[in-house]
Amino acid sequence: VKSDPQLWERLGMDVPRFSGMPAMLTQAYTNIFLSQKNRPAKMAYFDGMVENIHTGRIHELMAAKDAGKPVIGTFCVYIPEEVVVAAGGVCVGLCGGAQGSIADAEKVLPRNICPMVKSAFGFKVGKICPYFQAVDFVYGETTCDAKKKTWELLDEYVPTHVMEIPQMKREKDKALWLDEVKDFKVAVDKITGTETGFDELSQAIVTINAKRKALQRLNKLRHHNPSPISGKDMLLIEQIAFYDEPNRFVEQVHALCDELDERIKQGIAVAPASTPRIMVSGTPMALPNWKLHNIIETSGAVVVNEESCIGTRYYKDLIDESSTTLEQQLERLTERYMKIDCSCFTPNTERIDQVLKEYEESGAQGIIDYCLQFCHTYNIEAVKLRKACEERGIPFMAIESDYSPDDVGQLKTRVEAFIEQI
Ligand code: BJ8
Repeated sequence: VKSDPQLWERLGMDVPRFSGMPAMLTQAYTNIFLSQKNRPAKMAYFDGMVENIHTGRIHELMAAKDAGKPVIGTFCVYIPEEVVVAAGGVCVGLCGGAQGSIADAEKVLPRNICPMVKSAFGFKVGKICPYFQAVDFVYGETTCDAKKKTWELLDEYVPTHVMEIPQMKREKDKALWLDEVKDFKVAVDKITGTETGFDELSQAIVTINAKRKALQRLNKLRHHNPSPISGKDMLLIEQIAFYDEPNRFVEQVHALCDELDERIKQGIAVAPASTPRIMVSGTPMALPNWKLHNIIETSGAVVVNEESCIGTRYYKDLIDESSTTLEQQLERLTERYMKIDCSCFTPNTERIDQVLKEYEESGAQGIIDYCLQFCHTYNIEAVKLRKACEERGIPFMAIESDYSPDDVGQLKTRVEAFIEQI
């Protein structure tokens, strides 16, 4: 992972402290990813994205900023990135998945909240994330209590707008949400000083639909048994989807898909067909959270699906491209976003159906439901999910964890026992 202290200086980062980060990431990446056997050759591009995560991609963000384009940070797949892309800007997912920034956050925030919220907040407070430093503003949302209350504090460090996400999906909720989407567009357009219109939004919708379609294609291919790609590599690509340039990303995902097509034809796989196949569901795994996938795949199984926001929830739905007016585009965009089945909604039965559907499609043999510590909505929804799985004889295990390495041994024991039983 490359370094660029000059660039980091320009971003107002804590350079002495951050300087150790690339080496740490290199080591983790080498152990977890580069040590895998028989990886597809086209993973080289995604390895490069990690190598340049704190340098090359940041230069691109700065170039966009210098050209007066908006660079917006988000924390949730409910924030419509099409609006940012329409304005010629860059939308980056900022969710934190690292243990290293938690201590910074705990100087301000209470300890007993979700590690993802703490990690992200800590990155900003500690000035140890170039993405956080580069954004014009952050767009938060009112999905869960931990996030919505943290935005009030985050606003003291970086301008933070908040989108009100309703918690139900009735007609009146949709109307509220559409209004919020319009407000978001106004905030983004303010940076460029011009109002994006129908044509720009059309193009942006096509671009982001293409990204989602490419990921759908990839996910379908990885469902093949034996798996042509590891779950860890798939998760990595799903994470990179949140910060890469969309057109380039699409091209590279398709190139990888072509290779996987070929591998499937030739019977080349990352593990034999008899390898136990696990589907993961639940809370998102933000970069560089590879903990559970690494545990599962070093315990003799392969992960074949992520029902997660860094996973299928991000790409399962597309926006209808046939709108003829800007108003209609915004409505259809809102409709697409309302299909996301996050546990912060009530009721949320469509998510249970979706999990079961993905279980069938992926050819998984068991589900491990992953819940970040203190995430009440996913934790409680796991009760229903377990019941639905039990009724259908689907092996199911719920795991609650954070980013610390302390519970790895214990989790590994549980995961191994689960794999043995399927
Ligand atoms: S649409 S899953 S990205 S809110 S931060 S809710 S883990 S306690 S991330 Fe999410 Fe949007 Fe929903 Fe997806 Fe729980 Fe943690 Fe809250 Fe979290």
